[in-house]
This record gives sequence, C-alpha cells and structure tokens, in this order.
Amino acid sequence: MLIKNPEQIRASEITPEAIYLDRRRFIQRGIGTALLTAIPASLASAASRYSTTEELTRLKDITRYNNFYEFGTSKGSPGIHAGALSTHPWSITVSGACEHPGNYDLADLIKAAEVEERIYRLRCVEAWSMVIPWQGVPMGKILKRFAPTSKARYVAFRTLLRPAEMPGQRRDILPWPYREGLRMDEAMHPLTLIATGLYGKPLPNQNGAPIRLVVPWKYGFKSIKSIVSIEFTESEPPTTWNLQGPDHYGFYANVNPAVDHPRWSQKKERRIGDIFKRPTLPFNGYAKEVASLYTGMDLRKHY
Ligand SMILES: Nc1nc2c(c(=O)[nH]1)N[C@H]1C(S)=C(S)[C@@H](COP(=O)(O)O)O[C@H]1N2
Ligand SMILES: [Mo]
Repeated sequence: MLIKNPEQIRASEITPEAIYLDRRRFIQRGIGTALLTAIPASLASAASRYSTTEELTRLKDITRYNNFYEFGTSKGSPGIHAGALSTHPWSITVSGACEHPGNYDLADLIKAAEVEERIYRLRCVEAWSMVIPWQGVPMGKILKRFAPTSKARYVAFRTLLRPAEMPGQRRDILPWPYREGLRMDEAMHPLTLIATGLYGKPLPNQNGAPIRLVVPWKYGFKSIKSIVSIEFTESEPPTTWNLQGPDHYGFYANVNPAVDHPRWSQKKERRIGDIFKRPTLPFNGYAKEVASLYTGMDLRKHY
C-alpha cells in the first residue's frame, strides 16, 4: 500500500471533511490534545454515549440536499440561496412562563466551552435519512438558565422572518414564520440538541445557521432552523406543518414505522448515499432513550 506523506498530498485533496475525520481518528486513539492545538475543544471530548458509530453522510450531501422552504422547495435551493442570509448579529427573544425572559445575544446564550459533538441519525418524513456529526449544546442546559416556571408545559420556537433575504417567504408556501414546539420533558431530554455546527465547522446557512434544533427521534420537520424566538407556554403551541396538514403532520411526529403518511410509507427509508432502502426503527432507533416519555399515550393517535 502506498501511503502519501503530508507533503505529497495536494491542498486540493484535503477537504474539510477529511480534516475533520482525521482529527477524530487522533482523538479516538487518545493522543494528547495538548499537541493538537487546531482541534476545537468541542471535538476533544470523549465520544458521547448518545452518538451513533454508523458511517457519516458526506458533507456534500448534508449541505446540498436540504429542506429549508424559506429558500425554496427544491432540495438544492437552500444550498444556492441561503448564503445571502446574514447571521451576524443574532439575538434570541425568550418569553412566556419563565423567570428570566429577555432578548439574548447568541454569544451570551452559547459559550464555546460548552459545545459538544453528537453524531445523530436524521430521518425526514419523506423517507430519507442521513447521519450527521453535529456540534452543539443540549437544549436542557440552555433552557434551565431561563428558569421556566411550573406553568411552562411546552416550549415554542420560531424561525427568522426576513423575506428580503429569504425568497421562499415572499410566497405563500407555508404559514410564515416557521414554528415548532416540544413538550417540556422532550425539550429537556439529554438527546435534544441546539446545534451550532456540523463537521467541526460553524453551521452552514442551509442547515439552519446560526442555531437550530435537533430532535433525533422525531421527523426532521421538528428540527427547526435559524431560531430567533423561544417561548414557554402552558398549552400546546401551533406548529407550521401541523397547521399546513393537520391530518398528516402531528405535533409529536415521533418516527414511527407503523404509522404511514399518505404520501410516504414510513416502514423503510433511504439513507442518502445508499442504493437500497433499510427498515425504519421506532423513534428512529432511540427508543431505549425516549420511549418512556410516551408511556400510556396511543402513538397512533398522537402521531
Ligand atoms: N425553518 C425551517 N426549519 C426546517 C425546515 C424548513 O423548511 N424551515 N425543514 C425541516 C425539515 S422537513 C427537515 S427534514 C430538516 C432538514 O434539515 P437539513 O437540511 O439540515 O438536513 O429541517 C427542518 N427544519
Ligand atoms: Mo423533512
């Protein structure tokens, strides 16, 4: 086998993906991080017990095959148009049933030192899936700082409304701004992530810069992008896809191979990059961690 030494590798051969994978290999072998100053602190932490070891989806697919209707409805549109969105400065309004409502600057909300890596499956309701190496902070850690009161039973999220930079918002595709929500125990679950990056780089705009939600056991539409508002509520908040099609898109939207969508059977999925389909798992393979949140609930009714 011919092994190239670093001088022989042309710069053009080194992709951000390759650099990221290489760093991970060093970390996994336990090589002291003091020597590897280029490694973000986030990646130097031990592999999370919540991460999958499945093969990662290619960066090119993660950033060129997207759903972000604010930038158009075809898969390639966000990759083409989202670059125009300006994400500096970015602030988030926190309101509702909590002791510390206010307008928070993103940098004050998320400290670099807290960022960790999570490799999660993402399963879209359209029956495709990916494996994405996110960087982010467990949502619960952030929500706790606002001291939600006993009246806070749900959390509602909203995406930025800025038609000047989001061409999809100039058309009546969805009720804008995009809204999502979680029950409080779902939001506080350790798997629920506020993502700030992927593949060791700041979040690309098409993936929801500067911060987006990632709830790996639910269909992808719950994982709302480019969040500007967090509100603690007493009752179940309205959500975009549920408003659009109440019979097809439930509030819970837990991945469930036993409940089909009229357009897509949910029994199987195509992992982007694969040829053959694979079976879809209940709760997207996270049943051990999250099934207990739904004890006593009829998940055929609460789809
Ligand atoms: N604001 C907003 N968030 C969104 C969407 C959207 O159209 N607008 N699409 C959702 C859907 S349907 C999916 S599958 C995921 C896709 O995330 P990705 O493009 O990073 O893979 O984002 C979700 N978050
Ligand atoms: Mo989706």
